[in-house]
Amino acid sequence: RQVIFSGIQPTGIPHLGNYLGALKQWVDLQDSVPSETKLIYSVVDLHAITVPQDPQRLRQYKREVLATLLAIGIRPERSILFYQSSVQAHAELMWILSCTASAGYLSRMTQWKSKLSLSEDANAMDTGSKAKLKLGLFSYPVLQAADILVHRATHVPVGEDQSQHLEFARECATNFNHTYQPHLIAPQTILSPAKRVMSLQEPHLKMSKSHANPLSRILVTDSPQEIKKKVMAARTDSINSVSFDPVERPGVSNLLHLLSILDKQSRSPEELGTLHAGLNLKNFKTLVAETVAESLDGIGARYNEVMSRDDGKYLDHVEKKGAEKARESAEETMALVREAIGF
Ligand code: AQP
Repeated sequence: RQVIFSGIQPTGIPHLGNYLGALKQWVDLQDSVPSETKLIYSVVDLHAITVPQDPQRLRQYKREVLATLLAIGIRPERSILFYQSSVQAHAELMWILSCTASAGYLSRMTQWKSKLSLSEDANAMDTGSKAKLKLGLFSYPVLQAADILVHRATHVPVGEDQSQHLEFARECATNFNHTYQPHLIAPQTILSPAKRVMSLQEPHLKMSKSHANPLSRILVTDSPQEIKKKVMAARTDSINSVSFDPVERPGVSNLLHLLSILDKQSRSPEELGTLHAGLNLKNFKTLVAETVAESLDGIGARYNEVMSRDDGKYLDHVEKKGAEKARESAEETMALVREAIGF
């Protein structure tokens, strides 16, 4: 039986990168896979605390992300939706996997290396800054592996930035299976064609929820006016025409990429660059803003409706039901795991 698992951190309202890179696939899978395929989607709050979080704000973000998932079209009667911290087996399996996982492999993870600034200069950080790095930031790929393996997921739809962590999750399954019994399943990655949506303000960075500048990202709940404001303010260059040239014109090229991802005729950024060569940047940005707004049409209104339904209790109800089902799913695996270890 196929099981699909994926997660999103409650670190703010999801943006166009989250949506096109991962969440839209979550929605589409509901109708494209057979009805017996189990779909499990989690708001991964345990991951969010790898960096400091204000408790009130974290609680709010969890609700906002859950409401967004419902607003984009995740149906709780088809997909299991829950907060990661509601299912304690995730943390339990993380510890168990930690005892067979390779610390060397973890230290080679690109995200960790970039946190350590090792890619630029091995000595760039003084000991004071190193001491501020927390263990959870180093070991969270083990938690991510546990999230997936505890539900014995066969497939995991994620953005490209997560591919390396998925490889590590497969390694965790193999390590456990060799040490104990072959109870865990090595999952396959499903990559979205959108792969990586870039920041509107710094075209070399990926669009991110936690970036300080709100103009760098389009939220899936943004109104057409907000989308227009952000796209018009997107960093481009002083050449007032359109061409696809990622090296010399990263800003314009990113907008062409975005247009290509959303293009109903699946034309490449190069093709669209040629097609729109005659437009000035203002008209080109207007076209991009309208295309993005169309792709997110109705999400903001549904979000507001879901947030306020039953005085906000609807969200609690969805989560409670989802957590019950997720606990059941995780317990099936944990019974086998505990038995194999000797607990
Ligand atoms: N820019 C992106 N382009 C394509 N896919 C993306 N994803 C994230 N950013 C992009 C995919 O979205 C899913 C959920 O991501 P996450 O919330 O678990 O964490 P993240 O990857 O760290 O995303 P953010 O937005 O950058 O959050 P913060 O700011 O909290 O770190 C994942 O499948 C991811 O691949």
